[in-house]
Amino acid sequence: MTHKTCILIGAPMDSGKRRRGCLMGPDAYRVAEIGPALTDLGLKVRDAGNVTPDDARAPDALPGHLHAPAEMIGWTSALARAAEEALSQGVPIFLGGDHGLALGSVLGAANHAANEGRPLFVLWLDAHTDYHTPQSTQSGNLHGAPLGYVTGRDGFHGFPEVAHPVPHENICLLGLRSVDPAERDELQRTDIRYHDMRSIDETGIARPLEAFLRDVAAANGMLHVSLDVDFLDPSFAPAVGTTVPGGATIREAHLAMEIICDSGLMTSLDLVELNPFLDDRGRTAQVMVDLAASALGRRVFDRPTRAFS
Ligand code: B3U
Ligand code: MN
Ligand code: MN
Repeated sequence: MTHKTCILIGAPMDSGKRRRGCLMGPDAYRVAEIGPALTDLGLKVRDAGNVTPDDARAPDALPGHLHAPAEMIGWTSALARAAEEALSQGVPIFLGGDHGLALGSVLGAANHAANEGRPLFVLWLDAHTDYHTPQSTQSGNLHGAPLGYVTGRDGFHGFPEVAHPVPHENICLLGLRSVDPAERDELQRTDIRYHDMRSIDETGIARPLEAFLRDVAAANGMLHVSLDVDFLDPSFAPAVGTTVPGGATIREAHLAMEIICDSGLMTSLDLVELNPFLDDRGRTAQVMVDLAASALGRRVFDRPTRAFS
C-alpha cells in the first residue's frame, strides 16, 4: 500500500433505490468491528463519521420515474468532496449505503487522480453492470447508474459535472449475471472489460483480475475498488435487496481481495448494498469486513510478494 491510513467514511444512504435498509450499513460495519479488524493488521484507522448529503434540487430535465433524484444529487456532491479530501490523507473506505454512493466516491477519486496527474482505474465487483443513464433505467433506481455517470454518459442533468470521465478501458467488471438489455447493448460498444460468471467459471477469477492489475501498474494508475454485496452468492451473503443466485464463492472473493492486496495498487474502496435489515445474525456484515481485511493485508501465511509491473 502506498498509504497506511484507512479512513472510514459512512454513507448512510438509501436514495439509490426504493427498498430501504442500506442506510443502516455504516452502523452494521462498525458493530462488526471493521476498525479493529484493520488496526489488528498494523494499519492506522480513522473513522471520519458519516457524510450528510448536500441540499439540492432536481431539474425538470430529469425523467419523472427516477427515485429520489434531488437526494442523489446531494449525496453525489457531498461524497465526491469527502473522497477527494480523504484521498489526500489515506485510503478512503466508503461504508454504504447503496451503490448510488459510487457516483460520488468515484467522481471524487477521478478528480483526485487528475490532480495527481495519474489515470484512475475502477474494479467493479457486482452481479450487475450499473451502467444505466437516468433515461435508460427502467426501475428508476440510480444505484444502477454509477458507471454510466462516471464514464461521462449523457443525461445526468443537475448532477456535478464529470470533469474527468473514467476511460472505458480503465474499468473492469467481475461477477456479472444480471444485465439489462439496454445496458448490455451500450456496454458492448465500449472497451470496458467485463467478465460474467460463466467466464469466471471457465478461467477462474485470478486470471482476468491479474491481467487488469498489470495494466493498472504499468500506467502508474490509482485503483478504486467497488464491492457490491451481490457480487457474492446469496447463500452466504443474504443481506442484499437484489439477490442473484450463482455469485462468487467466499474463496473466489477472498482470492480476489488477496490478489488486490498483493498488487499494492488499491487507493480507495466502496463496501455497498449491505442491507442489515435482511441479514442473518450479522453474517453478511462480517463477510464484508473479512473481505475488506483481506484487501488490506490479512493473510493466513506470508508469501513472497507477486510482481505486477
Ligand atoms: N439493472 C437493474 C437492477 C440493478 C442494478 N443494480 C442493482 N440492481 N443492484 C436496475 O434497476 O437498474
Ligand atoms: Mn451495484
Ligand atoms: Mn449489484
